[in-house]
Amino acid sequence: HAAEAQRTDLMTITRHVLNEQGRHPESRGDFTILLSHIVLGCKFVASAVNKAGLAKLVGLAGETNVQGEEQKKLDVLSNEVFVKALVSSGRTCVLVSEENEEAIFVDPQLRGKYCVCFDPLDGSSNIDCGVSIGTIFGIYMIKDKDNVTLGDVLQPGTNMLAAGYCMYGSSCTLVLSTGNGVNGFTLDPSLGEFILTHPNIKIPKKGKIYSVNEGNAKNWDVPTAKYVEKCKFPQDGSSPKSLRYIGSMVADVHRTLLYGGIFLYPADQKSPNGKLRVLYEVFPMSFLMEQAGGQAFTGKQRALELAPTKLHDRSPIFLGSYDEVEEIKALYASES
Ligand code: AHM
Ligand code: MG
Repeated sequence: HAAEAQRTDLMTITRHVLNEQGRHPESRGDFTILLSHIVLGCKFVASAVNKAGLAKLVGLAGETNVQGEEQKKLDVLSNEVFVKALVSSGRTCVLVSEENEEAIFVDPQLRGKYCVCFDPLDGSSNIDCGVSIGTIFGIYMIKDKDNVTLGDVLQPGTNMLAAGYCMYGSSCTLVLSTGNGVNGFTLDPSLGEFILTHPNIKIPKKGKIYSVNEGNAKNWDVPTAKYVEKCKFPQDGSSPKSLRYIGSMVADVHRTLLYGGIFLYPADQKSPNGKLRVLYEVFPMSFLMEQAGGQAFTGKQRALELAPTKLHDRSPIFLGSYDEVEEIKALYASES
């Protein structure tokens, strides 16, 4: 009875990652342990987000984060939980968080070989109204954990080992790639386990949806403006695209990954490097897009080939379906 077997044979995220590790006899389970600590952080935040309205966790914490934005209580809490979970895993040596200006170097006796760059709770403007928010993370291996420097975390995205995000939406979904395709897991609240629900995600080659903050249009560069104009007034007889923009990168990228299309956070005259941060927003999402068969482009180059020079560097980003990103690339090429 195949149907019955499917219901009773649960592929948890831990089991899935252990299976994947089975292909690498040299691995000693360190990655599985690291991931289980990330998963714990995600479960904590999922539960805190669900209770936010009741527990009065929303609202200002009276602190300002490194980008000078107001920090909400849930951001502070989520950051603390992730930092503590990652340090206590004993598998990390350096952490980069959106909420901490400086990198966090783990005490030598608790050090492991991984570097984790993360945004503990992205989409802060959506917290107070209950719209989807998420956690984003990227994982690197450090060459020498006993002599770790800032240079070790300023690596191009092509060196990333694994990346993922967790979306706190109508359900809680964790999307992960360890460099061998992309898989999606949904939290079963009754079990407290993430179960494989979206195996081997591939983004459609073309898409009918574009996702951008059009309120910035007056400051856009020419290629971005031309692309969006084409979405709305196609000249080739095709139908116009639909616009969807939540303003939470995790939710906008998740929809793009599943339905196809393109997500844009371009440069503009006011923000020549766009808004999104390279290490913990642009890189992990670009890694996932490429692993799912899509592309990620900065307007100048393949996004993963960027070489960040500072922890909180920003970059313009265009990511999504292969063909849509090709169009953007062509528009930038014809501009130069
Ligand atoms: P945040 O770190 O303050 O939450 O900002 C990041 C968010 C992304 O989730 C989203 O893609 C973008 O900001 C939306 O920005 P805008 O409001 O300028 O459209
Ligand atoms: Mg953020």
